[in-house]
Amino acid sequence: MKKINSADSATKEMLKLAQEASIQTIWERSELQEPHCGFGILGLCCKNCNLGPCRIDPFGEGAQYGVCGADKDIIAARNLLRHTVAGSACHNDHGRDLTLALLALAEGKTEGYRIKAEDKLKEVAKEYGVSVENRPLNAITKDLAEKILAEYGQQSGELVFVRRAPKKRRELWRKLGIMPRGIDREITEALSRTNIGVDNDYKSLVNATMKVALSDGWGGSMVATEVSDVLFGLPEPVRSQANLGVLKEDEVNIIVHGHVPLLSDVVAETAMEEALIAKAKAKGAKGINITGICCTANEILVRKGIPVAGNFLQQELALVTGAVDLMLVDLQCVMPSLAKVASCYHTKIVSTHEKARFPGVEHVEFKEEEAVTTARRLIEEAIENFPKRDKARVHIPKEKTDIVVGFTAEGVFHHLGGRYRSTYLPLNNAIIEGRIRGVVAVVGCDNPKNESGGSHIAMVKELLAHDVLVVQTGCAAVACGKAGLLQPEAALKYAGLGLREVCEAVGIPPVLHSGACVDNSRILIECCNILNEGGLGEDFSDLPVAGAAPEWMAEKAIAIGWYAVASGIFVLFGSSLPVLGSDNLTRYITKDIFDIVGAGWSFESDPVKGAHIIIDHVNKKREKLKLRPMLHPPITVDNKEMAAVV
Ligand code: SF4
Ligand code: MSK
Repeated sequence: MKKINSADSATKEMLKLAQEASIQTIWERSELQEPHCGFGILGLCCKNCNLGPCRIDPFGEGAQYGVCGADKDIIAARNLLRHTVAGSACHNDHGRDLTLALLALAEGKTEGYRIKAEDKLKEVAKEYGVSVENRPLNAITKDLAEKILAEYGQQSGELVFVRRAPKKRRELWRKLGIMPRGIDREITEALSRTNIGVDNDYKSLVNATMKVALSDGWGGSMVATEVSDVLFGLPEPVRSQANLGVLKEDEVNIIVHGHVPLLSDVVAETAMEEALIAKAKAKGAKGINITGICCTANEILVRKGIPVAGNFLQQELALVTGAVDLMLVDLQCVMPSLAKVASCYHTKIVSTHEKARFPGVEHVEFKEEEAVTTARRLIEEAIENFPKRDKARVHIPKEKTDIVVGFTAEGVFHHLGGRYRSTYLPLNNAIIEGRIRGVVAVVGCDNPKNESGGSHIAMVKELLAHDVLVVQTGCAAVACGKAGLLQPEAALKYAGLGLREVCEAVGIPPVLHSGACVDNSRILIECCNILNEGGLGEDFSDLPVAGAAPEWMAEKAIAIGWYAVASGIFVLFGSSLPVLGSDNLTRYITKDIFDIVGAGWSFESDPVKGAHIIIDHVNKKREKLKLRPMLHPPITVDNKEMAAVV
């Protein structure tokens, strides 16, 4: 039986239950794949044409070239670019879906949507050159949506949001030829480079990798974040809870899972309709409980405080509670195994996005023009399903941890910026004076190869002890939320004295949950705002900041890592990118590239060692900026106590 490798006690409990019921989960499947293919790990397998598939012998004895003559550098770099393209395409398409919904809203073709952040709509519209003075909201919305959509097909020029980046960085992107021109153009061009016999220079392929990733970070992801804010409102700090214990034995449980808030937001609002609650009561339930998994959960968590049932690895285990009446899935990170797990229970799964189908799963396409009607129908299906629960098999773990979430780049102005004036000055000053050492984003997925969740928690605690303010998104944020790190009280327990002073003064947690994976774009904006405030250099590569994904798994994580690196932000992954088969490529992206874009990659599987690599990096940036020494020495992380908390 597979060893249960998780830092979360609810996960352990449910995994044991699944194993007793002979339900296969991601942990068993991961073990059955071991040892994972060495060629794949090293990036040395190519199947880009029918002369192959080809693979390069990493020990230098067998084949050193593919049939076409491609060597290990070309093969590994092409694979890396393909991963980045796929990850960027996901985020970019997510942004497109939201913008199409924005356009449909402007044209009066939606049901249930409205502009919830008028100020933000106008700000973004102005950036896109849309006139906002004395014009009806609909006209502004339509013009903005059309301009954004045009950027997807733009053939030349520069993306609008790129103007938010520092001048020095933009000049570098132009000089290197990696300035993104049009969102779809970069995806297509990057993919075409990876065909047999096109781009055969690993350095040029790395440039293309950065360019397509920039079209994600400063393009599709930023579009997704900004349009989501316009449609669903700007997140504000809100209290909620995280972990499987948020499921309720006496209510109709509906889980939304995936990434696109077009569905989850409407379901969350519609579920509050009195008529639906009355129907649920008529079926013996006390109410309707909406919770979520993965990033669509994060979207409604940071905006509405809707509790999050779990992160990526917990999606199957949520069904094993036997208490889920309906799981609505859209796309990205949705395991194809869900239908099989659900078949062991009364749980109904419905796929809702035209791009994501699952054999054996009912598909109800979610269209903006009938969003509320569809949401109502689906909620009614869940209500009908409630009495079919086998009460004897219902097992909901008790774990649910209080969290405070919803910290945006705009929010930092208010929460860290003081009561009377919106400014980043107090944050900058805290860094300059040595209260806060730096700001580090710890983001990304959870992975059964790790002690899932444990790497995030260990890394974040080590960073906090060294006065590093941590910003989070995605499943990493949920992992830390479950461990109690997203509470203001966590500063008293885990933060170094300087960081603790700042958190106590403004009442924030030392770990700021900023939203879903696309909301890593918020972290780019935070860096822009820090630079604009002054005193900490003139480019991202000057800042005492870094990014980390200790348990990454998705190609989207690779894209995020690359747009951070191309923007000048150092990135550490908990396991290597599939490049180690090429010494040249590995050296290039972990060493040489620092001289080119001012940042690069590091790989370290031990999260505490990883934290120290990051802290060393942050210290070097502080020295270069000639900032004051830290006011307080770091505190010691108590690992025993840490184990008790998780
Ligand atoms: Fe082999 Fe070259 Fe074809 Fe790749 S592109 S499968 S290395 S022949
Ligand atoms: S959901 S991409 S497992 S963070 Fe965004 Fe979580 Fe990673 Fe999916």
